[in-house]
Amino acid sequence: MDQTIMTLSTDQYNAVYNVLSLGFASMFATTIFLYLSQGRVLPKYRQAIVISGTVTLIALYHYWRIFDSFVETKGGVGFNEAYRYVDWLLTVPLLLLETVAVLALPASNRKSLTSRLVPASALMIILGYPGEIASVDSTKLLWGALSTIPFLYILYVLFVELTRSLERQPGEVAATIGRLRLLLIATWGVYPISYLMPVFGIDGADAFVGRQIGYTVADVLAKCLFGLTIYKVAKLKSAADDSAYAASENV
Ligand code: RET
Repeated sequence: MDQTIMTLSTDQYNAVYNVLSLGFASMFATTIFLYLSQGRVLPKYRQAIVISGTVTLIALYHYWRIFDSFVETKGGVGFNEAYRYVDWLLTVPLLLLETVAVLALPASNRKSLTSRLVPASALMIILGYPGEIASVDSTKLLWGALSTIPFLYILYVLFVELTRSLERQPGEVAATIGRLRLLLIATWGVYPISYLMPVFGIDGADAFVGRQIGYTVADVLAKCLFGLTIYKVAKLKSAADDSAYAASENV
């Protein structure tokens, strides 16, 4: 696809404009909510909530920059797609850290998980970028395939280790963590699909619009809804740990 000849129709321009605006508003509201709510769970779960709020704060900044870049360039020459990748490079490792933090696992278990998940997630994003900006399908597929290796590794680690830790969690907590995992798999799967749009034969302005909508909706679910679900897990776990907390928070 040649960016220089891509022009969006008014409807396409409005669709991207509005979805980026939705992204900004969601990140803004979720950041405030999570930071204000972190004190409402037991101390050992607060780190997870603060990390969740930091993820949406980082994304709030990047949505503001992406929005400006889009308004200036109308998605054409000079539109900066790198903001998304810089955002993901920071937020994806943090999303994995918040997931591990909320489980409150024994330290050795936690360190072993994070020391594998954090580098793998950074590698996944770094390997995806050359393919994102490539205009040739074969180059896109090559980097996409390389990026898929750490992606599958992350899913494997999460699946195997989370399943093991679910066995030690009280009933309702286990069910919510199960939903958390489902949300992660369903939303993370949207990114490679949006990335591959040109390969599926969707080109030019259509691919651009589809990708912006896909990435933004996935970001709102993977960061905001996911962060709020982490908060719910933290409340349920706090209530399971401490009956005075359960009574005072009405959990
Ligand atoms: C890329 C390149 C193509 C192959 C794969 C990809 C995966 C991207 C993912 C991104 C997740 C981002 C999140 C952001 C929210 O904060 C890089 C598109 C597998 C899984 C969760």
